Amino acid sequence: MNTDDGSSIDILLNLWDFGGEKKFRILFPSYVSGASGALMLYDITNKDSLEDLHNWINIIDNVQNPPRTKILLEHKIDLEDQREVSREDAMEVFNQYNFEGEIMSTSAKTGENVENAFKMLGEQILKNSLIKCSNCGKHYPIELKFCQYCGSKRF
Ligand SMILES: Nc1nc2c(ncn2[C@@H]2O[C@H](COP(=O)(O)OP(=O)(O)OP(=O)(O)O)[C@@H](O)[C@H]2O)c(=O)[nH]1
Ligand SMILES: [Mg+2]
Repeated sequence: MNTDDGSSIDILLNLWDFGGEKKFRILFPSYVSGASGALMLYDITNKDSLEDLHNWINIIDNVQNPPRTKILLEHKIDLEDQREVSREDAMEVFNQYNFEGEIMSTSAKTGENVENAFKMLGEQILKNSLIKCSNCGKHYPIELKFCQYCGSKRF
């Protein structure tokens, strides 16, 4: 990832994929609490999947230590001919909640933008959840009062 000051750092993303099945939903808040980011997507061929996002976002935004970064993807873009969800409808959801960046169009089938989506997630997490230590220059979680690498106090 490129940082604001032009240097480059590695970010290791620890990804937890959550199953959308109803029977698992009780577990969702404990999965999402403390996470740095949430990668959320809807299926462009399924209008309900966009509507469902309201519920998911409400849970995410109301847990303790909610993710500081939310990314929205329009998924299954290889099925453009079966599109049910307009870009405008998605923009409404995007604007209603504080999503970062842009709505990226992805396909697991063709691989389109899959890497870019994770890159955007990493870049936004870097921006929103990590700060650069003024002493050692390393990046550490914004919640900490002291750098986890050199112990220097945050100013
Ligand atoms: N054409 C197409 N099909 C896709 C794409 N991504 C997923 N699918 C298909 O959509 C179906 C659902 O995909 P899953 O990955 O199981 O969806 P999910 O949201 O993770 O489902 P849960 O884990 O049960 O919540 C499967 O049949 C996939 O093959 C895509 O980009 N294009
Ligand atoms: Mg799944």
